[in-house]
Amino acid sequence: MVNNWKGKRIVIIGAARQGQAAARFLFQNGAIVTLNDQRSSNDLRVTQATLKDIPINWVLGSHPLELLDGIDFLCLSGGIPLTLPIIVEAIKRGIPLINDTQVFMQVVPCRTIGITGSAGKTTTTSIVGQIAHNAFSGSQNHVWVGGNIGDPLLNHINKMQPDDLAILEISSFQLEQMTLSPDIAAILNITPNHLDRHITMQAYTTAKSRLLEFQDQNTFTILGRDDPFAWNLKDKVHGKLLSFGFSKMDDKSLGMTVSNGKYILRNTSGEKVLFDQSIVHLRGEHNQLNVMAACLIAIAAGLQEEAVVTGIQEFRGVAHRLEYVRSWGGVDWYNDSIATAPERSMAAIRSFEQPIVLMLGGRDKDLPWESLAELIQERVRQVVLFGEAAEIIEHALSQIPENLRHYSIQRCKGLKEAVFCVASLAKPGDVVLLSPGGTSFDEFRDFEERGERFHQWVQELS
Ligand code: UMA
Repeated sequence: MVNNWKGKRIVIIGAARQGQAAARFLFQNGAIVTLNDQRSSNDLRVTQATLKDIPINWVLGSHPLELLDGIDFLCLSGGIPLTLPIIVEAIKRGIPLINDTQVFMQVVPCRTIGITGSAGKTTTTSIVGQIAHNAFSGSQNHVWVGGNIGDPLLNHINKMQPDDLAILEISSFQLEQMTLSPDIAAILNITPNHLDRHITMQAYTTAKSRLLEFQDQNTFTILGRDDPFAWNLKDKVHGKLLSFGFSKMDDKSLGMTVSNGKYILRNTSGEKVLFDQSIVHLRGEHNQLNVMAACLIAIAAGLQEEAVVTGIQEFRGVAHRLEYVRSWGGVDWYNDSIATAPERSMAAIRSFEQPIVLMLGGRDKDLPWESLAELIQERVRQVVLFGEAAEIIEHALSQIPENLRHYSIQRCKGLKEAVFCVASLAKPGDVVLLSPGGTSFDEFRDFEERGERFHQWVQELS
């Protein structure tokens, strides 16, 4: 592991958030940096202006293999597929792969919390952030929340102090290159996701497990007990294990559960009720799991129980995650644009008791739609499909013959058309749920842009 970047030749692929953060930090620490992106100079005018104060080399428009000649490291952004010829060649030549989070972990001066999972990591990270802000209020020290959630923490490293706390959401894409683990590692769940990139569940699980692989006995590991892939990792834990879930804990285990609407903590002093469901504003069982995980992470970090309870009470949710948009025509509209896998749409559907008009679509990630199709049969009144994946989803839904379906299907071209279509179909008392199950890249820059446009079009309904 290299901590001294002086004179090191580093090519960074991807000139967006992670790439820019890495470029600035590595340049400031003496590296000779080349920033490479498939986009053209014209497309990257704003980025180049943002980085104009640091003299780095720009190679734009393609990923030429000659870039690898004589370099010490290849630094990857999360969105760069490992199948790119330049990466395949780098691996062949034995050039070490790094990323912004690995670099951050090498130099971070304070304690770190890393949170990963197929679903719920942003919500859990945000809840822990809220709790930590409460716990740190009035103190000289800071809480830093970032990573895959949007803001690479490498951007703030120069301001961090030893008694601060860094809370990072970490993706499987980042974990693939990492050889360091945080002081507190949480793997919430591992369900089929990003299989277009990782190909097998085994490879995906191996990437996730790197979060705890490099921990020692002085660390904490938090695992989702009800999730078979996450829970299977319990034998690989080096630190102190805490678990959360609805299933019973065995007698010797420490962790949390929810029973009869009470959040129950078992620690070394015994078992007690921390708080009641009535103080939690988030919907759905999956959010009960996120809340349990966040409490355990906060407690493992030594944050006071009072701050934990207040943090949970104050937390109102994250934009684009089962976010309430408005009530229009007696119908409640929800934006769950973050749901880019069928599994996540299933969690969203289970959060409602009312009849559901479900908006599904976007771009398919090679994930199975069959289980979602079964749940739709039980819980959904109307499906509106949009985007590139519409045909694939319609095919999966057609496993139930039309005359036996409890729902009907409409197909639209894009999301805007789908909003207007839904507006004409929804009946008072329904819930409209945009929980697409596919990624946004067929129509939008990312799920946030998709959620924002949805928000706007729904607000414009009159
Ligand atoms: N690019 C190439 N060649 C390619 C593909 C892309 O040059 O073959 C370039 C693009 O032109 C673009 C850049 O790479 O300029 C995009 O890189 P990126 O997608 O990594 O963009 P960032 O803004 O750096 O976003 C990343 C994370 N993205 C991914 O992991 C895909 C963001 O997570 C994260 O918030 C951000 O860093 C800050 O840490 C997003 C995400 O979807 C939200 N994450 C996945 C998830 O949560 O499921 C893992």
